Amino acid sequence: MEGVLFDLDGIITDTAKFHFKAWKQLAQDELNITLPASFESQLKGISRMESMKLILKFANLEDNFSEKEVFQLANKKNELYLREINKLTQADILPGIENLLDALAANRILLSIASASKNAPLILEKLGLLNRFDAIANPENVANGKPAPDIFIEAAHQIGLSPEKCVGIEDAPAGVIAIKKAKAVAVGVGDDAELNEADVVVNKTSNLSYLLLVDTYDK
Ligand code: B16
Ligand code: MG
Repeated sequence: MEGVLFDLDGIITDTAKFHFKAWKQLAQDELNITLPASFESQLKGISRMESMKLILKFANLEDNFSEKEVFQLANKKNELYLREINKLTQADILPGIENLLDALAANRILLSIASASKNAPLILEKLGLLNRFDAIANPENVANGKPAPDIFIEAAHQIGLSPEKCVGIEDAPAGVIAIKKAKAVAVGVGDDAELNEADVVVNKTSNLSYLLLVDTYDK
């Protein structure tokens, strides 16, 4: 193992609740619908525009808006989301993550972010983690979102490695599939059954460790 490719939302910090709060408010204000709670997990790892389209489809409104209008709606959601993100501090880093980053750095493992979020640099800055990563893959530079492998391939290339030399860490089923398609080793965080394509699954971030990653890679 020479590199680790980190998903951001759900692995480094829990922004899913802020995404959902913003989507819920947008759906209420602009579409006059109430989003069911199931959307919170359904939108994990899915890009902003794809999420917007899924919500319009749910509301049976997909033919009512032009591409430009869909983009404007998604922008409104992002403004609502940014209000929450701006309140993030170091205290919002998920348990065990700082220790894991320390152990990986001590073992000279290269670290890269493979997030669908265009807000990844801002979130890492708010958490005080920006300088702990060797690269952040830009989701605007990849053609296809998760479950396509593109963002993990890009994240590996950004640290000069092929994905085969890396372990990817994800909380979303679409993300685990993306890691496997990229031919990296997949560590899932969450529900065993939901993330069954991963090489190993732990139920919470505090159970992640350097040894677990190395052992899983070497298996
Ligand atoms: P943004 P990840 C994903 O992040 C989120 O899980 C997903 O809910 C969100 O829509 C997506 O980022 C795009 O985020 O609107 O900030 O660009 O899990 O891939 O780190
Ligand atoms: Mg995630």
